[in-house]
Amino acid sequence: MTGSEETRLDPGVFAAVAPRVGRQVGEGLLAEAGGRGLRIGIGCALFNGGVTARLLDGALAGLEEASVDRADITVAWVPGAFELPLAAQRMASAGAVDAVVCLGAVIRGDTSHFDFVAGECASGLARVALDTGLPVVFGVLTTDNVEQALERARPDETNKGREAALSAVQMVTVLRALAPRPARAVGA
Ligand code: INI
Repeated sequence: MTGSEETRLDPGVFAAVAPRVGRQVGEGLLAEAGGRGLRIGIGCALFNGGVTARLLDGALAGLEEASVDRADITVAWVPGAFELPLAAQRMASAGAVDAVVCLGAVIRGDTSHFDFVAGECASGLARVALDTGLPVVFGVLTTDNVEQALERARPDETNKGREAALSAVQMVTVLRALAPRPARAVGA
């Protein structure tokens, strides 16, 4: 996953943390994105579709990299980013997917519509994730202009759709590792 060059994680951190804690999960995420057998739902907004189609292309490339089988990928097109939470909720609660990736492009124009659409989309997706317990990933660009949006949807490893897809696979891995375990006997 990216950040800026200055904020990039030093991979040595996992070895440094290990002897200082009882348990560490997710330490293998950067090395391998194991998506074989996972079922992934993708919600993709038609609004600003020239951008979202590029995010989708990146997401599908990311899932292929992570060895997710194409037969296990469902794509649901929705009118705009505002509709992504409902589509995500339907996919997540139907039990047919292990994670949902939501792709959209909300581009600030001259109106305050941007804030409503972007804000409701973000909080709606977070709510769906917490309500269903499934990873629901925010692959929605919120930019000031079209150029910034296209910059984040380039056909390379910086594509935000690809990052969102890999985040979904990683979150399934982490949540499975964190699955409740039998309570430890008192005194054990
Ligand atoms: N939807 C987007 O996905 N991106 C936008 O930039 C956007 N703007 O700016 O208006 C947008 N609006 C549509 C919205 O998502 C809904 O589809 C529409 O309001 C119908 O509910």
